[in-house]
Amino acid sequence: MTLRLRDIFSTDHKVIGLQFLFMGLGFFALGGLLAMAMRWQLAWPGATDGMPMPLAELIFGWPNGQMPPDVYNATFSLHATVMIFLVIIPLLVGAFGNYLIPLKIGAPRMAFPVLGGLSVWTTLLAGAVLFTGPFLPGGAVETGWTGYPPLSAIWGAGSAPQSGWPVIPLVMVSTAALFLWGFVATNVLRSRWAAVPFAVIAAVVTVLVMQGVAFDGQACWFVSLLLVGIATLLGAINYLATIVLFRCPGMTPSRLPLSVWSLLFTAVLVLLATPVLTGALVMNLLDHHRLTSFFLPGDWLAESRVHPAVAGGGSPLLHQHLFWFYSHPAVYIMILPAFGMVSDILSVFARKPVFGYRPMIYALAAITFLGFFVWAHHMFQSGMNPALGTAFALSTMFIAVPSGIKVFNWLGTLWGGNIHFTTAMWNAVAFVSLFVIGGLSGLFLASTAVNVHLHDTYFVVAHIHYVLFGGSTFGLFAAIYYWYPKFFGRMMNETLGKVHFFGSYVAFNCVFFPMHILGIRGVPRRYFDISHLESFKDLQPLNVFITISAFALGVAQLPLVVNFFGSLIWGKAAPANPWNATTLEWTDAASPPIRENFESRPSVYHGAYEYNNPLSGDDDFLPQSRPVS
Ligand code: HEM
Ligand SMILES: [Cu+2]
Repeated sequence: MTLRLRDIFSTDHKVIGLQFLFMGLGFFALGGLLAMAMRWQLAWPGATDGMPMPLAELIFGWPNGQMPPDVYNATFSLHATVMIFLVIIPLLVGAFGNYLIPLKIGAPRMAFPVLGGLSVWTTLLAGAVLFTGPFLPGGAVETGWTGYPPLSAIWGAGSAPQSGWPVIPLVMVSTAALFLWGFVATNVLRSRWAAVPFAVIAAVVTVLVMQGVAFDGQACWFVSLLLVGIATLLGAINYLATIVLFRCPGMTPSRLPLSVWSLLFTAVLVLLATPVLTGALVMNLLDHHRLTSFFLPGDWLAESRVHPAVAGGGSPLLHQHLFWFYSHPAVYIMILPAFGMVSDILSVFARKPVFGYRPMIYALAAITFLGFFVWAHHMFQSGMNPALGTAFALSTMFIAVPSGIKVFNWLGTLWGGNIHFTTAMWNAVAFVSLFVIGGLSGLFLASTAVNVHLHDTYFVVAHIHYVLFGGSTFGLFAAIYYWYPKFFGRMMNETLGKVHFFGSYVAFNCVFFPMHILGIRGVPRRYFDISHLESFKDLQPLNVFITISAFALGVAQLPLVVNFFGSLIWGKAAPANPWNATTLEWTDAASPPIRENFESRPSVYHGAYEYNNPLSGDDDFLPQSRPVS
């Protein structure tokens, strides 16, 4: 088998989906290692009374193997940025959105095939730029995934514009830029001979521009997020156009699988929210370059650290409003696709129609709409008007209603079902259980009075991990186990799958449940060492327990790695429809599907969840594409 450039720079939505999948899983491993480094520091801070991090002194030159505070800041900032922007969004939206939409709606391709490739290669470039930061003199970004100014506007020690990049980031970014422009050259330029010089020149220009703009870790972070924003926008336009225009005959809106509905609403969220983030990032980047002062107040204590000529007159609070106007909808961008895919999976393995199909769609719509009116629940402690706080507390509690409807309907789907506990199903059920815990802790946080105590503590860390790891990530696991046979034409190993699932489920709860306790005790998030504080001393054993569990959680991912790659070689050949599912990707496409997906254009006669329908004869499922006379 020879791999040609045309295969790498493919515009086939399936190839693009898998490129997103491999990229996202790679970043998942990287983000996980960062988390473990953080946890080591929290369990065994001060190396004299604790355990030095193995090899840290040798590799990084940290005295006594102890992580310096600024490195800790960079580690949690990179961890969260990677997990949110380079793992969950690219995997849920990029990988599964690209792969599944055409197959599920009976289309041979996406509406704009080139946009899909552009978004995957732009995401890779974003990753390369983000990881340029740690190699620059000022060090990596240290302002968390929220990048609040004024902190994000000032320069770290050693930062200075136009200082150029060392070799490693130069290689990383130019390689990624070559991929991006190589894709453009292959698919947009008509002329063959011009392709290579075009790609090379464009990549060089890209690197030069990036060097000028991204002169330190913080600036790299801005540029990286801008690129991710562009990539997700390109994807969203593509999904919307495809779902609206490319459905096969008979695929009416009321027959669309919930996974497709959820991606549609996700695309709406992306389209309406991301431009606001882009605006905020550009303003913040200009402030960081000392060209403007959008977010820098005049009476600010650290004024001496910014250029006196530009500082003043800006509002840090404005940034918080803009940031959360994007980032609250963004948390739904990170969960809605999982909502949809889990709905599909629960129905297949309970051999029952989804309970309340239409209410499920209305709930998605309500979450999408209300999601734009709750952003200031992140700002209760920011000094904004308390009356505003009450309004946002109410809207936040409202949004729990459609979320509750979804949970109720998932349980209704399982109720009385003939449940098949495959690995995919275990992960889907885990998703529901963990999402409930995350939603409930959200309600505590949404109460303005309780929030005074809990804001910026480990309780928030527990909340976000129950929704994003327990929710999005277990949803992602479910989706991987479920669609793997379609992707690669091989079955995964169920035993290894269950080892991975149970190991992850137990370890996950051991890591994140105790964080509720830390939070209620008042332990602040983003501190590199709390062990020396008198009031928290008794909590140190809990921190050690969490860290050991976190390493167990990391180890628990190894069966997934072995299963994922091993099954490519040793997995049993997958039939077209191993799960007896009703939707088109299983009933009308081979495993893996052919280039244009279907031998002939499918027609659809039924909804997506006809399990145990009397019309299906001997089978217990009625494919969407099977006419019934
Ligand atoms: C019932 C639904 C939910 C409610 C009522 C809720 C409420 C809240 C509140 C009030 C906060 C702010 C806490 C603080 O900083 O003081 C918060 C933080 C957060 N929530 Fe939720 N939430 C819900 C669901 C979700 C979901 C589904 C996700 C993601 C998939 C999510 C992700 C986050 C994240 C990432 C943060 C922390 C942001 C930061 O870093 O400061 N939440 N939530
Ligand atoms: Cu929020």
